[in-house]
Amino acid sequence: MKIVIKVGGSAIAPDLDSKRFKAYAKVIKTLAKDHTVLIVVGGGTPARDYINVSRELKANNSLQDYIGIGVSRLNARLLISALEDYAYPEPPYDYQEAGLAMYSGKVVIMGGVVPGQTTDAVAAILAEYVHADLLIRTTSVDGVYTADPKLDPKAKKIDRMTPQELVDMVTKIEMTAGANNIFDPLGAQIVKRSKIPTIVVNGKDPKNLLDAVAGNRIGTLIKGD
Ligand code: U5P
Repeated sequence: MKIVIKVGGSAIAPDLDSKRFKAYAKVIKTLAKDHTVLIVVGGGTPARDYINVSRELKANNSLQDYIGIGVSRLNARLLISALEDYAYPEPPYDYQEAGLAMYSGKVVIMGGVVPGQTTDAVAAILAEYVHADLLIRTTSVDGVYTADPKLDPKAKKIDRMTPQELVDMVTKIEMTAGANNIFDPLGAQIVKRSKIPTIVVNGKDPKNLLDAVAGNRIGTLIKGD
């Protein structure tokens, strides 16, 4: 299979610790034995820290976004470091470059691309561009919930939903630099139009990626019309 994985900042960089990058690298190496794997890494807490300081310094939203993109690319380089020779050595700047890098046979790892979106959208567009069979998005909880489970004790995990239901859920989201959401609204639209099956899993344990790829019931499956 061809798989695009968005490794969220909350999973790999809630703070900077080489152990988490190593743990992800181990799982990615396992997946890369049988599959073509492309990874998009989020900004995590370091990106939020930089964005907050730039906001205090009165940077506009696009400039804040560029700062977030820069940090996500740094996180991508840390994962490239952990994967050593398994990884394509440079994070591509855009989808076309990533698509070409894929033919190296190495795991392609990138960060953000342009202002006005998050790495969710990057992962969804990359998945569409390279004709991926599966998109996986990690998050800090066990999948998509009816409400934010960290705030609402009645929130229920959704096992399966359609892309339209995802779009309906996220369209009200306001786009600000560093925002943390279920799914970036643009990313959700791309998931819908590309019809690529998408699984949202908890990224705290990278082994959840293996379950998702193996087709075991885990997280939230977004599929169908
Ligand atoms: N970002 C962009 N464009 C991208 C990817 C990321 O502007 O293509 C910025 C956003 O401000 C985002 C931040 O909130 O970098 C960190 O990315 P993420 O961890 O939210 O995906």
